[in-house]
Amino acid sequence: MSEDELLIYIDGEYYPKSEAKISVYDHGFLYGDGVFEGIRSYGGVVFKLREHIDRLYTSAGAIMLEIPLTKEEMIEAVLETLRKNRLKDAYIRLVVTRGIGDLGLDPRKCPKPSVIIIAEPLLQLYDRERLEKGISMVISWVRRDPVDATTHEIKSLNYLNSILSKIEANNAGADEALMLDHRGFVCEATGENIFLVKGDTLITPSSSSGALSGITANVVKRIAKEMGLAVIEKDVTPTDLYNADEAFLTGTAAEIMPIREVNKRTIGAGRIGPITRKILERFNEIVRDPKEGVPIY
Ligand code: PXG
Repeated sequence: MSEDELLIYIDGEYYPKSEAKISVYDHGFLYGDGVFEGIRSYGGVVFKLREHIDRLYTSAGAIMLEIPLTKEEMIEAVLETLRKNRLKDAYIRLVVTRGIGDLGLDPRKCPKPSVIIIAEPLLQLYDRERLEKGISMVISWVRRDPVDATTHEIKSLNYLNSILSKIEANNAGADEALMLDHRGFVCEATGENIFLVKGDTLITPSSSSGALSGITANVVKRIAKEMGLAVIEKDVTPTDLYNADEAFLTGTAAEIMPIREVNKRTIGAGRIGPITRKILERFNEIVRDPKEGVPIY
């Protein structure tokens, strides 16, 4: 173990990164049976930590996974992991797996779920050029799993649906993949929600398309209302998207990312639009506001 190794939380203990391991019999590994959250802290404040914890417990409830900590204990475990690593600006991955079982998939064979917290320093990768130019997307042939299947409304460890789409984006030389729902309506990207700007209205697909109810997306809806924009959730077709004035993605990792083109159709002016820019500026203020999160120290 080297002195500067990160410390990883596993079931109440801290292990250096090189020694942080879980069993090959863990059903999170064998079957993708578990739930997770991706969280960020900005300047010593964990942005929307309570909302992420609520969503983690909602996802766990849907798959009947009983998390062995109360929400308050979980919040404290996240904060303590950040303190142990002396982190202020970090990306946090919180994972709860079904735990160790046998080689059958029956979750009743897994008596003890495991809780894992990884926190890594986040360099301010403020890629200005990418933000100005926006990203390219392709529509993937892989549909978002429907709400009566492994829907992304549940943030489970099953991300093969998104990974298949990411592979299509990589193969096409595009920055990201756009996923449609089983009906052919626009749903979301592989790990981001999507918004369209049309006149003075912000449009986003509803969660009945199987899109995750994004925490960043909820902040963006609030900002848009503050700005006097109408916010509507409705079915969006690829044609609606091609003809939007502006479009952007939202997510904890991506923050707010303008879209330049989809399947070679240029969106709006083919660069960040004025409304996206305003939303982004306000978002950058909100994430650094201590009232919007939980302080680490
Ligand atoms: N949709 C899906 C399917 C997601 O997994 C979002 C939308 C955005 O949600 P938030 O609450 O973050 O605004 C997510 C986010 C990553 C990463 O590190 C992010 C996610 C999943 C996997 C990786 O880029 N989740």
